Amino acid sequence: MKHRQQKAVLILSLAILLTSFGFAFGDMVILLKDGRTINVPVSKEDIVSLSFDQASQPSGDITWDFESGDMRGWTKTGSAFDSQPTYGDNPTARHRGQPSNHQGTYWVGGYENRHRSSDPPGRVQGDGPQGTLTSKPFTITTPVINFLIGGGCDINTERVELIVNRQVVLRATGKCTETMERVLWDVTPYVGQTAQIRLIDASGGGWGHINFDDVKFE
Ligand SMILES: [Ca+2]
Repeated sequence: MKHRQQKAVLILSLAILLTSFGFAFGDMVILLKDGRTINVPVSKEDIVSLSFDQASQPSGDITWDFESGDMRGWTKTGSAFDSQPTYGDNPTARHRGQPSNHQGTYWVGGYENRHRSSDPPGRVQGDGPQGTLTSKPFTITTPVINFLIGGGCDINTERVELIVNRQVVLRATGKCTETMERVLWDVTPYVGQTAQIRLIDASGGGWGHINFDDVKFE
């Protein structure tokens, strides 16, 4: 009996405490690791189930892996990205000895000119064309952005950039091989901010192209 009374007093105290903070009695209160509490105005009696949204890819109709077969959500300047995305492992189709290591079916291959499966395998546009490719703005919601990158290795002319508040905050380049490798960016300082990803191809010389695919937000 004594225990029951103590429990009642505890619940009453908690209710008074929550009410004093502007919480309605019965609301769900989530205690976070950092000590903050989030009040959700719903009674537990009304909750049928709880789940957590795992989707972290920013929306806004931007293709992040180019599997749509088009460049939706990206704006280009110049001619470097005219025939993108690239279909299949086109470097291997021309016996380059440097497989693209792309994800899925399509990727951005700055040297390539095989946009559709019906285009001649191995066809290229070469290093000559230059230009940029910029994503629509999106909100950074995860601490890491990672992606596949290959192609040229001079960061002054061939690179991928993260732009936050109109400032370039992170850059990456390839390793002078067609084979793409995954690069991870720690974007913790920019969570909650609006960003864009931009590809730069500012060289028409040797290795004057950039390869890119499969942006993930984790
Ligand atoms: Ca892809």
